[in-house]
Amino acid sequence: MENINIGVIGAGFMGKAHVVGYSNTPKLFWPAPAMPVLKTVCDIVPEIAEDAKVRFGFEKSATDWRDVIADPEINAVSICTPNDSHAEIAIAALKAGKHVLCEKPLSSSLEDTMAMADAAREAAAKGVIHMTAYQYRRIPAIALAKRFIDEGKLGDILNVRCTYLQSWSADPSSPLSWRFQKDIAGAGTLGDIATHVTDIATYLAGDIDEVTGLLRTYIKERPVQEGGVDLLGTVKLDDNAKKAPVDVDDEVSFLVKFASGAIGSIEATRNAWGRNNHITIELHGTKGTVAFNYERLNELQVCFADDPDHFRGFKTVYTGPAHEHGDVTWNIPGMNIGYGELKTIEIFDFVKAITTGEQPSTNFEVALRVEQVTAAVARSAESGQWTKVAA
Ligand code: SOE
Repeated sequence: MENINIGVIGAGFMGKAHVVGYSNTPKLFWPAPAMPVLKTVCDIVPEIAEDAKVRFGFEKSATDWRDVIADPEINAVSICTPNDSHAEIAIAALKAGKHVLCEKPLSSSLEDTMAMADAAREAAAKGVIHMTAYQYRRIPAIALAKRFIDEGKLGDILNVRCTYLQSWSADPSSPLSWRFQKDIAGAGTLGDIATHVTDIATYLAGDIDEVTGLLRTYIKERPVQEGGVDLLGTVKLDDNAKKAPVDVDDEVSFLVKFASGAIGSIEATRNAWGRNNHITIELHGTKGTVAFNYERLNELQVCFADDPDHFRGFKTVYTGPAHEHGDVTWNIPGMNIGYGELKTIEIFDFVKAITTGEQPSTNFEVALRVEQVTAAVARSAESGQWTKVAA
């Protein structure tokens, strides 16, 4: 079996998630398409890099991503750094012939994302794989919804309602990490989490043509976090901490028109007390409905119009070995998968793409389309108008 030597760039929360995926791919999917080998982990903070090497079992650590890309032994990289650095790293990696799995959003500006898609197109012609980390469309229950749609069981799609609600930044004393700074993140919830459900909406219902949206920033300044990895609201800083302005959105709401004629709505917030990683997708068709909630990610609710009147209603399908990527779902439906298995499905898809040479479903072209939608939402929030998604 072929070895694929991996470099993980950025050793924070997301770096850890990718490592879980690489380590578990051969454990959960066997025979694995190839064996991922944890070669080098890179972080600009030397102690974090060294710590990650030991903890995750990498052969080497580095503090400059250029050393990872220049290493002829490295075949593929995961980019898990803040958004503003993705473009430079990804473009250099693609030019060097390394397969790239990049966290979302692809970058902090549409211009950079377009440059990344150009570089990906050129590299793909030489057999290089490019992928964006939109893991949630790979949830077996979402894949099952897609199957019902493709089989025509839901009829014509009328409406897609999506929400991504979190609470980790609802407390004003949660620190100002890079996620609240426009020059690094590019956007707030719009780039960070609305992109995930936009990806799912387009995966299920096709291209979005036009949007109208609103953005809101509720907490205008936050205490500054000095150094360290992003702790996503798990720490609170006291009133004496230095404060700095927030210049991205805390919440976004938008209406969409799909090319198919379907309509829909997408909402995302990081300020919804009581909502943690609350992703909901509800899709109504002429012949039925599917409904999903990430906090019960092993379940899909389905209702079919052609059930008799006295019998019609939602039923719950527990996903398991009978469903897409059933290999990771243990032997009995209801034993359940979680975030770690989901990241493993994503990494499995990346490793499989590298071995087959077929671009994954969440390649850079698909991510560019998602970011064209979110850029149109930002323009619409400024103008107050319905706005076409640029082709
Ligand atoms: C923070 O909102 C975050 O870590 C996002 O950046 C991820 O994409 C999401 O999956 C979980 O929450």
